[in-house]
Amino acid sequence: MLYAPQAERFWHLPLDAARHGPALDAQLLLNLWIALGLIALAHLILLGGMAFRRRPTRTMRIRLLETLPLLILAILFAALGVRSEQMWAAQRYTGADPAAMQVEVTGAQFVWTFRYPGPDATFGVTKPGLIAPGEGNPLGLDPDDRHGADDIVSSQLVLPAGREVDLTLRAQDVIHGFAVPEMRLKQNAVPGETAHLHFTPETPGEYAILCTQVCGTGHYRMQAVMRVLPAAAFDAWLRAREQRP
Ligand SMILES: [Cu+2]
Repeated sequence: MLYAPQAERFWHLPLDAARHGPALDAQLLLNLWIALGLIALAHLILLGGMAFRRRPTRTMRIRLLETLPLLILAILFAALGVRSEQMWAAQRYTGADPAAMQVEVTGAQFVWTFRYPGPDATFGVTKPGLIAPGEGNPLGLDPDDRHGADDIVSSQLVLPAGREVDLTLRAQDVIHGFAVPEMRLKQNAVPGETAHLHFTPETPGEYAILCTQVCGTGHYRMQAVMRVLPAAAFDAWLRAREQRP
């Protein structure tokens, strides 16, 4: 069996903590098994050819013997490639459920900052000129925009288990790579662009958020924590943050 239900870690892969993870792992292992089979087969053919060498005669049969496996291989690789692209695009381009929780993720040298829209469900306007981490405004929230007044800015990405989350990725300075191995997520955050990534965290716990682009001298310490909480604990966390002045 290629894939077993993942109560435990499987094949040295990190824990699967997101809903889409097991299908991705199964696809990865299917690729590896096929590659292993093909390597073994290629070596057998090579050894066979060395053992039974004959004068080359290119008959129709031999031509077919050469072409047919190549054709089968091409179709196999194309099918695997298309399936993998589909699985990646499902997290990236299909669009999240309208009821998904919105969180903005901003990468800057060398911190991740997370923002929730607050009770009005609308993110406030940010302006690059207002960015002042030393003054408690790392995202450049515009104080004149009423939507921004209730926005919650956090250094941790706290999420409820079992609910779909729609992340909006941004970068302030250079390209950063948002990656959470246990959630099977990896997406670049590019200055001047927004990238969406949606997924459903399933298993409560703490997971490391890494930066996978060498973004400067402090790249090695660009880490944050994703905390996945049971729904009730998450609601309590959110309420406490909303009540903060
Ligand atoms: Cu970075």
